[in-house]
Amino acid sequence: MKKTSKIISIFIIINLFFVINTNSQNEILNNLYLSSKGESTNDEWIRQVILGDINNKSEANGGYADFSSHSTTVNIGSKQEITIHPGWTGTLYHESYSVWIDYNQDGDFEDDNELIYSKEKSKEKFVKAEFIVPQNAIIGTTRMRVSMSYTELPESNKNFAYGEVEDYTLLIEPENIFSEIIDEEIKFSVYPNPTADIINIETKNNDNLEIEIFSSTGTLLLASNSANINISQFADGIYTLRINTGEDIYYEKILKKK
Ligand SMILES: [Ca+2]
Ligand SMILES: [Ca+2]
Ligand SMILES: [Ca+2]
Repeated sequence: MKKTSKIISIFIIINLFFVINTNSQNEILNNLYLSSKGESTNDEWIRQVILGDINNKSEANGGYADFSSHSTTVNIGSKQEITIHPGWTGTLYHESYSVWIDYNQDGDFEDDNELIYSKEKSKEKFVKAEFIVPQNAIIGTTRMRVSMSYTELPESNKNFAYGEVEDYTLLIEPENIFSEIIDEEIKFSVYPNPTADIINIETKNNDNLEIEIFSSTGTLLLASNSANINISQFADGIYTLRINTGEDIYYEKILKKK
């Protein structure tokens, strides 16, 4: 008996060690979100969610599904479109929908503008909504919650009788303003792009240059005042360059490739 409990304790310690070591920042954040689920999916559930690179078909998942392994990138200021397909066992019941994005990454869906969509009592085969990623969204990885409830509008942090909740991951990236300045006078250039090592930055006035390079998930990797930066130590991939001239701020995507 004693021996068994000792083995169990060791097992728990090993598991704790494993959990602590594999807890990414994202998993810690995930634990903050209050749970919400549909108590029954006998009659209706979420069948498909489409947004950017997310295109997830599913069955009834017991009223809640953590699909945070499914993710898409969205840029601040960009217009996005989300589509939700309900699944019905037989009768087409009225469904109400709510979608939230934790734009300020504080572990809830209750801040201003975090409810990005709601629709009441729909029997449509699918519902579709457009939204714009707001300027005050924090760059990085965050959570989107999609809820569908029979009749009444679901809340982000409560269970409801019939329907389903699915969670997804969004990677918020800086505004992509490059496309908007193409037609204007060239204000900066970054070359070569793609690059294997050095990137050169030219602006009208390089005197007060502040350069920052972000990963695809928004992590600041490098800050410099130089107009010639060596990124040979970076892994191959796409990075976002933020160029602050002291007068203007520009963003540019750069591709690091050996
Ligand atoms: Ca589902
Ligand atoms: Ca929030
Ligand atoms: Ca909050």
